Parts: sequence; C-alpha cells; structure tokens
Amino acid sequence: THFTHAVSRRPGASVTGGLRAEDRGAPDLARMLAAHDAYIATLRETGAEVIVLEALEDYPDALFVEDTALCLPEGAVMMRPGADSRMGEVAHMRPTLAGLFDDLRDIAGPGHIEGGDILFTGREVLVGRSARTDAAGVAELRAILDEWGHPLREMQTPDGVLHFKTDCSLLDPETILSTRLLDASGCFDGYRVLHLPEGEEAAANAIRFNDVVLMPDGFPRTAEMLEREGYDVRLIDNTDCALLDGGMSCLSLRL
Ligand code: CIR
Repeated sequence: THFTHAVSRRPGASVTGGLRAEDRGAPDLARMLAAHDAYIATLRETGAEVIVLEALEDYPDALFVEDTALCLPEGAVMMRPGADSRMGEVAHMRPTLAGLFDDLRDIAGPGHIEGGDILFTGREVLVGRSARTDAAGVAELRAILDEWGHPLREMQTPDGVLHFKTDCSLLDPETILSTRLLDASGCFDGYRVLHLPEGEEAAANAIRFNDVVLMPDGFPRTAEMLEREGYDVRLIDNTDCALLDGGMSCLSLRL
C-alpha cells in the first residue's frame, strides 16, 4: 500500500475537554503538540505530503480526524459520528477532502458510523458495530461500497472498546495486529494475525504507513515482536491521546 497523502489536525486548548470513557486526568497540550509534531514528521519522512489543518476549538476531539471520513482509492465517504459533540467535525473536513477526491459521498443518516470502526485491508472493508457505529450507518456505507466494488464485512467491536481499531491494526495486506479479545471472535480468519503480548493490549492501535509502522511508545514487547517480524517500527509518545482513548490511526486520514 502506498500513501501519497495524509491529513491531520492540530489539537487545540479545548482538547482537555475531549471525550473519554474513564477520566484519568486531562491531557497536557504542550506535550501533546510535541507528540503530534513527531507523528507528522514521521509520516513526512516516508515521502508523503501531510496536510495539517488548524485546531478547531469548538470541537475538542477534532484532532482525531480519522473518525470523520473513510478514504479509499475510488473516493471518500464522509462519516456521521455517533458522538453528538463530534458531528460538526465532518463539515470542517469536507472541503479538504473535496480537494483531494473526485468522488465524495456522505453518510446521510439517520444512522451513525465513525472511521475508527473501519479497517480497510485492501481485499475487504471490515466494520465493527460499536457504541458509535450502528446497523443503519453500516448499511449506508455498504450501499456506497457495493458501487465501488469493495466487499464489506460487519463485525462487533468488543463491549467496552471504543472503536474496532482500538483493538487492531493492519500491518500489511495479509497481516493484522490484534488483541486476543478481538481476534477470538474469528473476525480475522484468512489473515495472519499477530497478538499483542499480554498487558500490552493498549498498543493495538498502530498504523502501517508506507515503509514504517507507527506505534505508541511504552510497549517494548510489542515493538520487539514487530521488529522481529521485519517491520520498521517508529515509536510515538501517545500518553496524552491515550487519556482520550485515541491512538495512532485516529490522528490522520491516509490516502
Ligand atoms: C472520542 O471519544 O471520540 C475521542 N476522544 C477519541 C477518538 C479516537 N478515534 C479513533 O479511535 N479513531
């Protein structure tokens, strides 16, 4: 998979009010910005053009751009977040994607779907139903993907897990990094699955971007496993995004 572009958005001061399942303290903006810089620099190192959008103070979670759209070779689909406070982020992303895609679609509703629940493996699109993504949202996406010729497989994000991709990542077209919990559902039959070492489940949200794999710092056994498997691993400080249940995939749209 070769990506020529990525789109990200700077966190603003309002990020301290971002959504979180459990309050473990507020993120530190300065440290978050430094980590965001490192993330963007790593994407750029691979030769991709990275568009960095301005912070949206009215939307504390707007840095998690992945949830606003699904980017595929045929076009992009603007999502319809299940979190009320995030709905308005979509309209702010739309003009950027309109400049990058000829075919731009919208999930019109009433259903909901967020990009964090969608894993495109190249051969199919896996979508996890979750507290944010419902059957009607998935059905609307399916109708669009039918037109584009992409099979969609609907699965279930485990209870208590924010998004499907909170618990898995695509490392290459054949290989998925997954928690044992998610993989136990059998959803990755037909792929090679690498399991997160016990106690390092929080490293499941990684991304393969061109020649590198970005993963959160602080999970040494996962990093070692991926290096042993031949991946060029880059560690990013995810301390502050983790307080808001966010990770590597959430911080960019990749196309
Ligand atoms: C939220 O709850 O919506 C944000 N605090 C975190 C979103 C993370 N996004 C993602 O996993 N794609």
